Amino acid sequence: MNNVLNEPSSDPFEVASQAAAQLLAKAGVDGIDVALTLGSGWAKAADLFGETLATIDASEIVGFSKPVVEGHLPTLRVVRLESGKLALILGARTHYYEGHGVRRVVHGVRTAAAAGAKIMILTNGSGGIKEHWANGTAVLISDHINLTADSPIEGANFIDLTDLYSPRLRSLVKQTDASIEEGVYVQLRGPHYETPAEVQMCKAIGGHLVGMSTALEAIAARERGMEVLGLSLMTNLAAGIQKTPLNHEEVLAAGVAAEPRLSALLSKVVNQL
Ligand code: 8IG
Repeated sequence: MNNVLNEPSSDPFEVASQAAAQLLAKAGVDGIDVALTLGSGWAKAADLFGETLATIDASEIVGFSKPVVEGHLPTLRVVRLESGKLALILGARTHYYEGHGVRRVVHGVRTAAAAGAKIMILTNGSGGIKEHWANGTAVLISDHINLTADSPIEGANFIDLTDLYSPRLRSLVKQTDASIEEGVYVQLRGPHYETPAEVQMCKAIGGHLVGMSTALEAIAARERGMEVLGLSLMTNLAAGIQKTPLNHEEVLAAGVAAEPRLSALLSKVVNQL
């Protein structure tokens, strides 16, 4: 919890504006148009988007300090898309299960909004509940169910979440890949995977994918008025749907195998924004 965001007097939006000012100064740009968080299986996409203008060590920016995953140096990257628009790539997702608080989880999204981004693209890796989906299937997130029992919204601010995952951006993705699957993403706290009974519960309440990110970030993006696009890579069938135990190495391998295909899709989408 030793982060400025969690000090009692801290205003998370003030910290996000400071972070945005630091980031824009370091990158030498006036503002950005779109931001992306690239989750498991999606990271290579950034190399196809356009020209990288700046790669900034996230620990130099307020609120992002002190990375938690060892051997992994999170960066914030500013890219000029082929379309001419500027994209911020947040390579520093903090997961809710890390226990640093929800402010830290959504700080990247709030920083992107403060830097001018009007579109937030959230990508992730997930477990699938539809048994006919194959590992490596890309799924457009149509809606979410937030089972973290937490919210990034503080105080009595009753944010509308109808059409949280932008119909306009979803149809843009479908124009790019007419065969893409669509589904409801269920965010659980993790970091353990679900029990088979929990997966059946997620299915019964209307879920198609289970994962440990995205929903809280999407809510924070909507609070700032951003248009949200969510894309998930189903790397494995969820526990009990898949008959064998879940194995983190297999999950990572499915991500690596799907990477070229996902990168091409995402790159086409961002350049049409
Ligand atoms: I990748 O099966 C990936 N992330 N909760 N369950 C949850 N998160 C995941 C899973 C999964 N696969």
